[in-house]
Amino acid sequence: MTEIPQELTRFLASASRVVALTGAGASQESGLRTFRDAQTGLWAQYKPEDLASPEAFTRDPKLVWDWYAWRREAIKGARPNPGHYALVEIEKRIPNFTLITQNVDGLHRFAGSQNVLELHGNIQKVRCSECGTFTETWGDDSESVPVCERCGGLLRPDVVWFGEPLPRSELEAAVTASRACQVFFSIGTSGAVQPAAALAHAARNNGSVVVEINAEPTPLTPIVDFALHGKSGEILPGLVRAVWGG
Ligand code: BV8
Ligand code: ZN
Repeated sequence: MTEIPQELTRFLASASRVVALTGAGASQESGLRTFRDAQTGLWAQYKPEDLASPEAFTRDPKLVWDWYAWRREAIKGARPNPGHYALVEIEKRIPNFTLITQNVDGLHRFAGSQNVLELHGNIQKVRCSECGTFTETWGDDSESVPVCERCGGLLRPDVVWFGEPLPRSELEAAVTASRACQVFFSIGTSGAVQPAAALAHAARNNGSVVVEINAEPTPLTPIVDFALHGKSGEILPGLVRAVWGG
């Protein structure tokens, strides 16, 4: 079991402004593959970056639509893990807590987190690639990509693809919170994707204590104040117990 340093425990007990940034590793113990894990089965031949882009969708909309349909199915069976619930507990204990996630699986809100910034969108939401209209239902014709009822445009997942801008209000709120926090957690992320990966540096440059909770070292490890390497579903509950008991 990963030891929580006394110094970190003491600091958290009196902190009022805390930020947590999560990546795919935070959902790994919920049974969802991370981006670094090799894709499986039909999708083993593709790299996520080659599917999660407007170019891929233009080139082969059906392939991209089917990849997201496959991932939505995988998420349907997923449940939050103890790491998600520990973050709900931390939100209750810290006056000003902001949860920023790169994940599109919706598991933080499912677990009960309130103040969540979904930087890369949500795979459960579907919108028209032409007029932007959101829809809750779509035809399940397995031969073609469903189209918008309003304009006939192809439907697409409401996620941010590589090369697409992040939602402005979520990104601005994430930068503001990262610059103002006393403690910044980087949880279950390889820190490979921008601009999310820059948030930890923004926090550090403003004097925040930076804590990495990750299964393995990352490019961020050399500059964090505390590197807790292990499973977030084990470390986060341990941290809640160490700081707030229970
Ligand atoms: C933008 C949604 C500008 C979709 C995602 C060069 C060429 C082209 C582009 C770029 C370039 N250099 C930089 C860029 C920009 C690009 C980028 O960063 N590319 C990377 C690949 C270099 N970024 C963008 O394109 C962004 N947009 O810059 O727009 C712009 C501005 C104005 C106008 C137009 C354009 C958009 C980026 C968002 C892409 N969308 N997701 C989908 O999900 O399908 S990114 C996706 O990948 C995830 O959301 C996440 O962000 C990323 C995966 O990273 P992680 O979450 O960290 O997951 P990973 O598998 O990498 O790591 C998991 C970690 O967990 C591991 O370290 C592992 O050890 C650990 N772990 C595993 N199990 C556990 C664990 N830890 C703890 N406990 C466990 N149990
Ligand atoms: Zn439309």
